[in-house]
Amino acid sequence: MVHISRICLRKYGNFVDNLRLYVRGGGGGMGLPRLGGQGGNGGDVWVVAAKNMTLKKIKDKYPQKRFVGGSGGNSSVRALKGEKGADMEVLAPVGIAVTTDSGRILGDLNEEGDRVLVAKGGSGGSLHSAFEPTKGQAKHIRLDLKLIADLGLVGFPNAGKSSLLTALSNATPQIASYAFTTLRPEIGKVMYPDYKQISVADLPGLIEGAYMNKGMGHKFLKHVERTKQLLFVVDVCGFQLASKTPFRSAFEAVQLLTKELELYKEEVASKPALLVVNKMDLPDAEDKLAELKEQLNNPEEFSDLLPGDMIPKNYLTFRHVVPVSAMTGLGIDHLKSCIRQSLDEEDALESRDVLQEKLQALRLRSQ
Ligand SMILES: Nc1nc2c(ncn2[C@@H]2O[C@H](COP(=O)(O)OP(=O)(O)OP(=O)(O)O)[C@@H](O)[C@H]2O)c(=O)[nH]1
Ligand SMILES: [Mg+2]
Repeated sequence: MVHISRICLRKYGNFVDNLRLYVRGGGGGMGLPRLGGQGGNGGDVWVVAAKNMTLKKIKDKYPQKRFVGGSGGNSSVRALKGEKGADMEVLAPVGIAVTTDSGRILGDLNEEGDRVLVAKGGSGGSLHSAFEPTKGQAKHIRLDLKLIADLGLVGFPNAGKSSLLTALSNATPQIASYAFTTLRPEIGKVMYPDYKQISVADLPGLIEGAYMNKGMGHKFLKHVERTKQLLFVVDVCGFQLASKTPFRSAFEAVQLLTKELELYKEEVASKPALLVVNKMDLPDAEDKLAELKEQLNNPEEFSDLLPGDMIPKNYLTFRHVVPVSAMTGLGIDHLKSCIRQSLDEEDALESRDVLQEKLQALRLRSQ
């Protein structure tokens, strides 16, 4: 049976790792000269770290990306002291640096509940200001997800992620034939002849059910969230975690990993991704690779091998599928250039978007 309803082509760039917002504090309220009454101060704008937020959620919920504090109340005969305007809180994810447009750091959100004041409300009119209120501060700010690396290695245990990092970079992570050798991220720098450097994070292996927090899943998946792109790594010959758990072919591993990411946060599964098919030095590897490629070209048909609840909503379309042997070094140079190409492409798209946003702002201003 073919699962026609499933979308095979994946749109890239759904993942948002930075966002530019316009923030303005509320204006102060008018003073009342006749009775010496003081207007209320305008509301401030804060960025506050909250659980389960993503930058994409902010973008979707507030397409205008404008946040303005409430105006201070005017002083009146009945209420000589005007009321303070309401503060505006922009809920943002943990792990964010808040900066001005020019890059000056306003603050960091490292834990839930952390807050950064980004625009102060104006002062209410009072004796000092001849009872005239002032406007609130207005500026553009940027929310930047603090990335641990450009690329994150995603795979089941023993796929050879740490071996791959060793082959690609200057890092020397621990490598062993048992599962969960890697327990925390280790970053390696991939060097290019033109001195460009790309950082790659070796991450702990995921297991089925990671999205439900199996095997410290959430802790591990959190790291995946903080990389720009994903480098899936599978063993060309497949994988079995333990004698009691089912054997998974390379194709099944790809779909199961995609599903885990999707169930954790759909946005994470929509990052640009490359697939590394490792251990090409093993016997029969070429045949297995050919089979995998055929399956990836026609995932609906071959997903019948998987239980229904393990089929991802969207099949990933990998930018590159690269066979390598982390052990012998086969294919590593080609992989390096694929990685470079993929990141360069994304940078070009991003600069185009920023340029368009700036042009749009100029047009609006000149109207
Ligand atoms: N034949 C062969 N074995 C490999 C290759 N790459 C890795 N291995 C072996 O596979 C085993 C696991 O390698 P690791 O690099 O530790 O795997 P990992 O994905 O980092 O594993 P975890 O940290 O446990 O998630 C080790 O015994 C490696 O020697 C390869 O290209 N060919
Ligand atoms: Mg490892």
